[in-house]
Parts: sequence; structure tokens; C-alpha cells
Amino acid sequence: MLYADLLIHSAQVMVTMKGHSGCPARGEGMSEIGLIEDGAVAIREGKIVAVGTTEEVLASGLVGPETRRIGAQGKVVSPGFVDPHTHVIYAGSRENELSLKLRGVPYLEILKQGGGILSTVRSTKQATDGEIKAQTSRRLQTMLSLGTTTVEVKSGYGLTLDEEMRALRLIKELNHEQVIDLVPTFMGAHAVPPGFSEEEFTDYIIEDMLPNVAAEGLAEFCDVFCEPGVFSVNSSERILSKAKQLNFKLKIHADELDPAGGAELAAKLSVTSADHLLQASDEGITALAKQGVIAVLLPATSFNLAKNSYARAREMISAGVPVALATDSNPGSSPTESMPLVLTLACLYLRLTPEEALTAATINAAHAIGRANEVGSLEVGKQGDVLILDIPNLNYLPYHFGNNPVGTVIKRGNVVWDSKIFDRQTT
Ligand code: IZC
Ligand code: ZN
Repeated sequence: MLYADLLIHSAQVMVTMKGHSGCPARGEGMSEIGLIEDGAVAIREGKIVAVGTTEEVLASGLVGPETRRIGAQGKVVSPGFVDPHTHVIYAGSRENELSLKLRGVPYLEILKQGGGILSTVRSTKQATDGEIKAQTSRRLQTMLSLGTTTVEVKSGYGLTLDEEMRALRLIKELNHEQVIDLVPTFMGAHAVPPGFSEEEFTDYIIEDMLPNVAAEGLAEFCDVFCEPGVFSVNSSERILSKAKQLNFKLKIHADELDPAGGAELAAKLSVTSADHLLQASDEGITALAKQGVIAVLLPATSFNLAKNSYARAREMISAGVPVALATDSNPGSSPTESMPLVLTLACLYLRLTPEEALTAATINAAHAIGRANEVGSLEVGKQGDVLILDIPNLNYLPYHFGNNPVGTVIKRGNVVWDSKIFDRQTT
């Protein structure tokens, strides 16, 4: 008899997200989180082998004398968070932009003046591979400690073929070296570098970058910053259509700062996810729902841009758009690694319930990066990526903010982070 390696038992409540692996949750389905009181989950060789009440899992015959047991009495157990939109592969930082922002200089104006994304392109180009990896590893470790067990990472601070390929190769290396799982996205269409017109740079992406990235198999998704003044709807469509021909899955930064029909384009191309969407039109939202495009909402970016403007999440959920949440972790518009902060902001400003927010941060986020068969829920056969949250109930998660609610992070059945060990090391 092969017994489980690990048993987590006696959870006050366990959130399983059961039943959403085939299709992302939408509408009222986003509130169905598969709660089990006195919950337990057993893991063998990295995969979940039993889920149920503690009594049921103990009676399964899968728990033996060698099984390590962790009690979660009085705590909440959930799937690891999935962060489906980040730009964490870079060197440097941009705290100098804070004073500009406070003086009212818009985000895109900073970019136009050669700062913003272009400033991170310069600091990344000057850094060695080792420096970029060391800085990115720190961010990934912070993410893991805050409960993120799978994260999407976009290139886009290279903007030349060689530099974009370098970033994607480093993502691949980090994926092998780090505990957290990375899903790579090619985003050469992040900004137009000096010396190019938008059309010239679009041609360069289509003719040089995309075929080379595809040939080396370095990215699963292709993404575009579709925004007036960056890449138009027309350029975005050209890039994403070429990417589709080359078998990339598609994502789009759509309708973030100004309305431009990005959501409509997302629906037309049947992309996997359309992200940001603050300025999406009513027609755009209806079209996303019809095509089953996932809206990845990024409330930490809205918060950090400090314009009191958030995506219309309630209308999206009512219209039947599946909603996911992400940090948008990047050195400009969202310098944070914290999914717990995103959950709080999603409840307060997107008006999601704690149940909807958790669905959006786990199983729907897994769908947004093509990983719903592996992660995002606690179901037999899935990866043993589990969080023991040091909170007494679900409402407590968005309620007590600015701290880390994560007690223990389990990745593929191994304890990879524990707040108690961390306490001992620092005191
Ligand atoms: O570095 O500002 N929005 N890309 C699109 C970003 C933000 C990242 C950045
Ligand atoms: Zn982004």
C-alpha cells in the first residue's frame, strides 16, 4: 500500500474550488467555492490523492504511519494563489517616478519622455544575467511567502530580439531553479523604443521576434500593450494574429487608460484573457462574455495609479464574464508581489465578495494561464499546492490587510514556506 506523504487535516474550513476545472467559474458560479468544514487533503508524490472531511480522508486508507500530518485547527486551507499577470523579469526600480506621479504627470507621459517602461529597459540591458536572476528570484520568493504558487511572467523589458530572448531564457532557467512555477509570455509589444515608428516596430515583432521566440519554444502566450499612444488596435491585431498562426495562446492589455475597443478586439480574436479593462465599453463586456474571454483584473494597479478608477467588475460578473485577479507586479504601475493585498482591493473597490475574489485568484486565474488541469483547486489528481492561512474564517482574508495571512505554503506536497520558521530566523 502506498500511503500519502502529507496530510493536512482538521481545517476550520477548506476551500476546494471543486468543479471549475473544465470551465472558468462565471456569474453565480464564482461564489461556489466547494467549502468543507473540518477539511483535509492528502498528497502523494506531489499530487492530491484525497480530499474531504478529516474523517473521510482518514478512512480512505491512504493515510499511514509514515504520512506526515499537519493540523490546521482554527485555520483556513485553500489552493495556492495563481498570479496570472506579472512583469517580474527585470533589473532596477523606478521609485523616482513617485514624485512625478504625485505632481500629476500621467503614466503615459512619463513613458513619452523616455522614462517608465523605457527606463526599466535601460536598467535591464545594463544588468548581467546573474543580476537580473538574483533580483527576480527575490521577487518570486516574496510571492511564494505571500501564497502564490504559480505565476505568469511576461518579457517586455528587452524590446530587441536578443534582449527579449535573453529575458525568456532567464524565465526558463528560473522556472527550473525556483519552487514557484512560472508560465512564460512573450510581450515584445510592450512599448515602442526610440528610433522606431509604431508601424516599424510592429513589423519587427511580426517578422523577427515572433518567429524566433516560437522556434525556440520560449513562450506559451503572446501579449500586447494595446493602448492609444502605445500599440493601436490595428497593430495589436496584426501582432496577435501572427502569434496565433505560430500557435501562441493570446493575451491582451486592453482598455486600461483610454477606451479604444481593446475588449472588442479581444473577443474578435478569442484571446484567453483580456487584462485591465477599466475603460471597456458595454459592447466590449458583452462580447467578452459571449466568447468566454477571461477578464484579468488588476486592482493594485488602479490603486497605485491613484486615479480612483477601477474596472467594472460587478457588471462583468453579471454579464457572465469569468473574472480572475492578478498583481500586475511591475516596477512602474504596480510594484507589489502581494496577492493578499489584491484580494483586499478586489473586495473593497471591485466589490467582489471574499468567495468571488478567492475564485478569481485561484481556479479562474489558473484558467487564464492554461493551467486549470494542474492547479487552482484542491481535487484528486491535481498538484499538491496548498495554503494554510492563519485566519479563522474567509471574511478575515480581505478584512485584515497589509500583513501576510499565510501560515504555511505547500508546493507539490512539500512545505516550502512557514511563518513560524521565518519568525524564528528573524528573532
Ligand atoms: O513597467 O510600467 N503597464 N506595462 C503596462 C507596465 C504597466 C509595466 C511598467
Ligand atoms: Zn501588465
